[in-house]
Amino acid sequence: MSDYETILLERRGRVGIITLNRPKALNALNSQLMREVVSVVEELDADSEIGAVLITGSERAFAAGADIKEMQPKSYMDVYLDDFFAAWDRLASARTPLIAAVSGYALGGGCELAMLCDVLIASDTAVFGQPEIKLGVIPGIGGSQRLTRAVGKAKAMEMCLTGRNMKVEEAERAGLVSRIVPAADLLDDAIATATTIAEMSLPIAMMAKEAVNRSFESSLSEGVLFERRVFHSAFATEDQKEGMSAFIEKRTPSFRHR
Ligand code: CO8
Repeated sequence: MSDYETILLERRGRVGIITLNRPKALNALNSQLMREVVSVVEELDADSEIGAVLITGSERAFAAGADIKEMQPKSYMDVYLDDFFAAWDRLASARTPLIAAVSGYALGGGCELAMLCDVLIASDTAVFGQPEIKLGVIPGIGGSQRLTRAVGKAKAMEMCLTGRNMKVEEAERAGLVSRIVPAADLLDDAIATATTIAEMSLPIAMMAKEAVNRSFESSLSEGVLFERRVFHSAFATEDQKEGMSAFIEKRTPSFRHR
């Protein structure tokens, strides 16, 4: 287990599992939790023995947002000079696939943290929302941008302006969630998904992630060109030879992550 105070860290084979662990505050994201999650993700991202990172919370709450008690007394100068919560952006630079396993509340920064991940698996109890407007602020960890890209303007605008929550069925229909699973199966299912990803060739998984993410940053023709060049570069890997040879020889590939 781990030396951290606000999270638990477990390595299971090639999967790193980060469990947000501030149960009394419904995993509210305070500065310490942010530092710990970001530092662990960066450590796992740099470790070639890790092929996927899973971030989860408790059954009741993935995370109920940024820590309101910590934020309430802050002044403009405090948040501006600290570039308050900018460190969360570093998760977007991780090259290893990140999987969020969400049960219960994923509100405000909790919804934003889930959206920073690449695959979002949710239990049938999950609830998503950007309720910041009710507190006199707006989303601050990318919610207004990533929610809009995920579910479209109409729904994102309504959620950011009214602060209403979205139940998991609506979130899946809208494209925010990869898949819904029964709450009791969430962790096992998410670990199985993370393990499947982690057993693929790591450099190829990184390329696939980079190519999908490029679609958010470029025109279609630029994105397609980027994809084709990355596809070409896959032929420079040993794992391309192994993957295709294994298919032809009717056996399971044994990727060397090179
Ligand atoms: N921050 C701090 N403490 C929290 C938070 C939070 N976000 N959410 C819950 N808690 C605490 C409660 O204060 C309570 O503590 P205590 O027992 O000491 O009173 C404990 O967790 C349990 O919560 P409740 O008693 O409220 O539990 P309920 O089951 O009645 O309600 C809810 C659960 C609906 C999730 C409710 O707790 C709630 O509405 N929480 C706040 C949700 C919210 O507004 N989140 C958005 C926060 S703002 C944000 O995320 C902005 C991010 C961007 C900032 C970036 C700046 C640059």
